[in-house]
Amino acid sequence: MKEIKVAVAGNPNSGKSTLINAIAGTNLKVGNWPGVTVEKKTATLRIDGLTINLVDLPGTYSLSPYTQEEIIARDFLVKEKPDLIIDVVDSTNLERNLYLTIQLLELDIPVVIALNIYDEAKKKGYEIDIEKLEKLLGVKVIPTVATKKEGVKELIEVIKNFAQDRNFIIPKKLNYGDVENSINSVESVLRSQYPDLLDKYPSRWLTLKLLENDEIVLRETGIKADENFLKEAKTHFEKSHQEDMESVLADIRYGIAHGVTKDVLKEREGKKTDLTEKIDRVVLNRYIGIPIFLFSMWFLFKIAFDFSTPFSDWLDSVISGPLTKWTTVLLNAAKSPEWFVSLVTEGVIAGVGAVLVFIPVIAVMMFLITLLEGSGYMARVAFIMDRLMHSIGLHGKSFIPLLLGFGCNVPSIYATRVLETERDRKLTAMLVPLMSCGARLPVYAIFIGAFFAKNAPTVLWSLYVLGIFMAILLGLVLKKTLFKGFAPVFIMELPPYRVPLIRDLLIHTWQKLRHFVIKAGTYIFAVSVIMWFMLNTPYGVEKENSALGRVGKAISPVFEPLGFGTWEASSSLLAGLIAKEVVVSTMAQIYVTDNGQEGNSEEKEGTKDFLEDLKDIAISFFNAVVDAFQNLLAGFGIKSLQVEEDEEMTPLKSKLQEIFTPLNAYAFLAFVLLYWPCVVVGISMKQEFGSWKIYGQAILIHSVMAWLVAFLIYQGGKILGF
Ligand SMILES: Nc1nc2c(ncn2[C@@H]2O[C@H](COP(=O)(O)OP(=O)(O)OP(=O)(O)O)[C@@H](O)[C@H]2O)c(=O)[nH]1
Ligand SMILES: [Mg+2]
Repeated sequence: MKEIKVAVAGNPNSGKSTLINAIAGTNLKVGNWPGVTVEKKTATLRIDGLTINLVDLPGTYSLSPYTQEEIIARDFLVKEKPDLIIDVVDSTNLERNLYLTIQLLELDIPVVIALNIYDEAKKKGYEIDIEKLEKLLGVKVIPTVATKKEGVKELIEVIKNFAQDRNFIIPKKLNYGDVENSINSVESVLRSQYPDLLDKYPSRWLTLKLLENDEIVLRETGIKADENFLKEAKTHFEKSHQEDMESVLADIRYGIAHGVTKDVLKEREGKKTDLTEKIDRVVLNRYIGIPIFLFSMWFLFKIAFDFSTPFSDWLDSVISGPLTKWTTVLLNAAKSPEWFVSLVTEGVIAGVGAVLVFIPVIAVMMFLITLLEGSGYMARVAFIMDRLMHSIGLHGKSFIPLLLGFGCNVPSIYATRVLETERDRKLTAMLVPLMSCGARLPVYAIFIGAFFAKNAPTVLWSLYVLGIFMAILLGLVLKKTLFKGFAPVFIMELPPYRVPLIRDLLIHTWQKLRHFVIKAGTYIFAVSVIMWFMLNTPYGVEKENSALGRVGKAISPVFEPLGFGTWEASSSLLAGLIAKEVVVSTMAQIYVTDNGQEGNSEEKEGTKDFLEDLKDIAISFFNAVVDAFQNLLAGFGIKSLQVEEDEEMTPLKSKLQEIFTPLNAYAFLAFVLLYWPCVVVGISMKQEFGSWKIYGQAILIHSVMAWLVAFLIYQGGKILGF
């Protein structure tokens, strides 16, 4: 069977991942902002006895060695020597995309251009002369609309033909004018003196990189920048152009890209302002841009809450009611020892259940965030935050990894790869854990349900905003201390607004959500078991005197000034160092099963039989669906909301109400938001930056900050009479 390795390269946001998904039916991540793919991923298509391995490279504007993605992309192209490159070109930005195409042609690898986003180009009135483009560059050009799978068949056909006959596309050398002489002389020196290098690297590419003083290539080859043959080839140009060779070559490439574009692109007259421009006039406005962003966030939380609450309540009633009851009945029937029944019901079901109950909130939230990512608004937020971000020595681009952190902080750490310098990346990574991730939602949701049910979206929103605010504040401090320096000015690219594909939306929502579900089934489960043992050693004592109780009591004085110096709160926070959901699962174990009141009331209902319970579950689910949609309509102001007078309180919530006040509950939430980044974040920081140092610093700084903020909230609130 034949096999062919195809690299898919192109500018950021040109639709590479979408195109591969269309070709191979994969689920690579797609989003409407530059920098979605940050590491290379492979997809495989088997067709007519041919195996096509497609490698999705991170998007790059150039193949210089400056950002992480550029390095990943070019390392692959140069070292792994793919048979063919599909260069995905955004037809609405022909010139800028061709700048990269020209560099790809330096690699001596056959290139096919997928002229993607062809639909939008046509809408804008662009006409591209495809035959001429093929002739000028010596490549195949196929117009495509990746989102609609248009042109995909033709593209596969080209790959198949190429696999049959490698001469189907012959790479063409573009002429770099008077630099060609220097290129030739350097190439011949390389050929005679460094023949091994030419086995490793494409010769023209190697020559050009040496002429450009490319740090990485110089280092890898051991050739010195001031070696005579290089110096000779460069001096002439650097003198006559008054620029270094790197700029001279960049100018040449830009010149070719510009020339080719002029030759093949016609813009029809009478272009009307499109929708994107109209929306941007409002949302990018320098005065109302940030308020609009804050309002959209608030609205997002409102929808998330309104829609998901009925489902959470339903899950809660199922888990704490029939599920616990029937498990107990079954275990008793099997003559399980008392401690085991307690482990299963009070440890596992209560612990894991407490987190599972909030899966609907997380799901809706992840869906809405994915929608935001897919629409193109995310890049706008980065843009409007640019000025504010500059004040902390970062540019708006850093705001994208931060926003991604609303889903989960871990991918955000990886997303810092879009930033140019190590300093920017580390500083941004340091701020990422301050973004409220999905794991914190269960904690927020349970407390908000108990204390702030009437203003739920606003209180939730305030926590997210607090996170952003603290990130900016911390950034200011770090810029003056640990991370001195300024961010380079960067031109932000704003993709047009797009309606995301439903398929992409659902897949990416699930990919975000899956993580939390798996976590609940694995280490929240494990931690719940451990916590149960700690709560029950020695067996039979009051919880307060258990191992966990005693540890909690020992550290509780630390939290005394913050208003929650109880052993229960302290030991939950301690357990939460592993993952923030664990705070809730531990509390559920500590509080709800306390003196078994709940068990009694359940037993009274215990006369109901299994079928009746199932019927109840089905009916209440149906009611939840109706409620959810009613809430949604009410949220959009289409239908007025009937305020539920006596909101039903779950046992855990009413227990919390006895122990916390709204004031120290809020201080507690702020503390949970800000303290100790979870272990998985730590591991990803280690992976990205090669040492535990950043995580160590983050633990220290964030925990101190969390303490101070909670202290200010609690003590300040007391003074203000809350
Ligand atoms: N209208 C239109 N939109 C497209 C087309 N191809 C992709 N898109 C959209 O363009 C956006 C970017 O797509 P991605 O596939 O994530 O782009 P990418 O090149 O992989 O981007 P990076 O990973 O950031 O380099 C998404 O919103 C896609 O839905 C197309 O042919 N037409
Ligand atoms: Mg991509």
